[in-house]
Amino acid sequence: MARIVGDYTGRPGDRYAIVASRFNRSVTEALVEGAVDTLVRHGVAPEAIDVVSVPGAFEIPFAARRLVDHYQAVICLGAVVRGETPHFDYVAGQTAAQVAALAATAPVPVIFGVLTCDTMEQARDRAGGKAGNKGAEAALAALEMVSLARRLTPPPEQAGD
Ligand code: INI
Repeated sequence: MARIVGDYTGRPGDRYAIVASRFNRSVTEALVEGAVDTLVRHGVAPEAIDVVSVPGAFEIPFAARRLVDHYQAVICLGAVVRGETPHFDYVAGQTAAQVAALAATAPVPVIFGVLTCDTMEQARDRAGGKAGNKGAEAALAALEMVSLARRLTPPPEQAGD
């Protein structure tokens, strides 16, 4: 049996893209800070990280789609907060669905670090508050998946092909 798993070692030559939405900006900036800090602590060069800004979470999949051919990983960060509006369900649901669809087909890992919370307090808790920083967690997932991608070799060709 072979157990294949990635590690968290960032390679200096690898480029990482972060797509971050500005809606609920105080939260998303904290997510970006957590992600960048984690990437750099694990060996990624600061100049190898680009942060692409979009208005709201709904715009994240479009930008991410443009980036997957140019970076080793794309990290999607946003904050959708329910408040009192049914708009939440559409924005959160479509953002998650579209990022997931891209992640399943993209040539590089696409990481989902979009908070979907009922209240701003819950969002702040997850952006450097008492529940940690989901931006930092997303960066760790990106590092691991980039490493894993290098270790996943294509299956051997079948005899007779
Ligand atoms: N965008 C967010 O990122 N978070 C939200 O909480 C949010 N709410 O609640 O409406 C939100 N809406 C804007 C949306 O992402 C788009 O930017 C907008 O609909 C334009 O396409």
